Amino acid sequence: MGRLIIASNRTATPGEPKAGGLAVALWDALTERGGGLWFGWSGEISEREHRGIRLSTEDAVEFALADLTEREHDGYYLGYANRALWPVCHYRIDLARFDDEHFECYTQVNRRFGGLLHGLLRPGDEVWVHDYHFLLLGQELRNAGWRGPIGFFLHIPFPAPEVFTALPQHQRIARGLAEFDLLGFQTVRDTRNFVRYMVEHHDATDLGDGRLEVFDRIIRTAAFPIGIDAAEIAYFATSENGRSDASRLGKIIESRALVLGVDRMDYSKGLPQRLQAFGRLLDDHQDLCGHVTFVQIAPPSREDVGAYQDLREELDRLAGSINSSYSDLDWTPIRYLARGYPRETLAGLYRMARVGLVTPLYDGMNLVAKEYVAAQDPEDPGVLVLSEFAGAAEQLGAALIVNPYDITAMAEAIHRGLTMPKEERCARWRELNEAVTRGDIGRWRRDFLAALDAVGGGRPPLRGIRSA
Ligand code: GDG
Repeated sequence: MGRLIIASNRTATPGEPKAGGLAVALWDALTERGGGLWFGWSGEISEREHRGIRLSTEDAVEFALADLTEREHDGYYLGYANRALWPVCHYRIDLARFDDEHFECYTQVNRRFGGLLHGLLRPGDEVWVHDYHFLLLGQELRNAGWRGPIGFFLHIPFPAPEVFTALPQHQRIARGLAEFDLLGFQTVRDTRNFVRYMVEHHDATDLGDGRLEVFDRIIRTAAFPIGIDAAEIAYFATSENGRSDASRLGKIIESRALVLGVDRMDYSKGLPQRLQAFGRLLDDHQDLCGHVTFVQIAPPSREDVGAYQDLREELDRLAGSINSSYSDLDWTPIRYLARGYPRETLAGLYRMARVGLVTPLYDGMNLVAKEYVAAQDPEDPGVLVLSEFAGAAEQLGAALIVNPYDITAMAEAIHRGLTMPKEERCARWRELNEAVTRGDIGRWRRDFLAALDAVGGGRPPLRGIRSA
């Protein structure tokens, strides 16, 4: 078996402990094969010039990292990836900014990175590309002459064709995507959206079993729902650090019930609606005043994108307004913390929370939903309130499923969670935990790589590859 080559915009940091489910899963995928290569952006922005590629090795895994120039960071990363692709894929065309120069820069970076990566490939290698930053990387590898297998996994949603086609460059992106041999999505819904898009807009023939004939190639599509390292989260939740940090919060909220949200500060996560729902809960159930505290942890992300600054201001305003209406001398209803915490702390807080609120307006998967489940005490678990628009809802139907735009329904779901009898909480949790453990991160990695091996194992694209 050849080497596994992973290409992702951000990689784990060479020489540092691998933190977070995804970094660990990809690291394990590389080490399980006895080595491989992890290729991506170094996270560094060089002033003007490209500084070439930096190679390092850790436990038989090679890292190959390239810097972006300031112009590339603006056009490719902040511009096209985060101001066009991210909003469109999350059904927020209203927030998208379509700029031809950003797209040009995006294609240039994919071309430059494709060329760099191609120079590192050897016959027999298998390439696994990740996410919306590198939609054109497969095509650039083909253009550079690579004929071996390339898989792609999209971590964010693939929207309905009616939305995806709002991207002025969707035709060129489709042509690029067709150069991957295997396209993996988070959910069945995303996979169907992609297939329908290719059939309706590019005359693809649906051959069944996830195979599509399009642009004179046969490509494979499937859902590979990403999971978490459930055992690790369960361990963190009861670890020394997890418990001691949770008890710091416990001292402040005392015996009050904890409702918890943990999200990157992003407009896809439905944070304003969630705060409003908590406000509505207090409006409608005044007996809860003084007895429940909502903690929202929201580490800021992508602060150099305007829509994120607006969001932060809106959240400050909403939390301030609800708190000023309801706070008392010894009680603040909302503790909104715009900063990050160690994973152990999060796990300890998950376990303490009577209700886990995971209500994105749209989300590829949402790992927080799964982490919340894995951290619970089986004897006395909390209740997960989950958006129907999180990819995780396809697997976690035993949660209280809500429409995140329906503020009243969300408030009622929180109330139901807070008052749910233990027997029902336990029954729901068992079902959820079974799904989270069965579909953990190891399963995701193994399933994807088995499908990619099948592509590489003598079943290459049936027709010759045509360049764009
Ligand atoms: C993308 C897709 C898909 C959060 N706050 C802190 C912290 N986190 C961790 C959580 C969780 C992760 O970040 C967030 O993962 P999500 O899945 O919820 O969301 P995205 O970041 O948007 O991820 C998403 C995912 O890719 C994987 O494919 O599920 O749909 O959008 O693990 O725990 N971690 C630490 N401190 C924090 O304060 N250490």
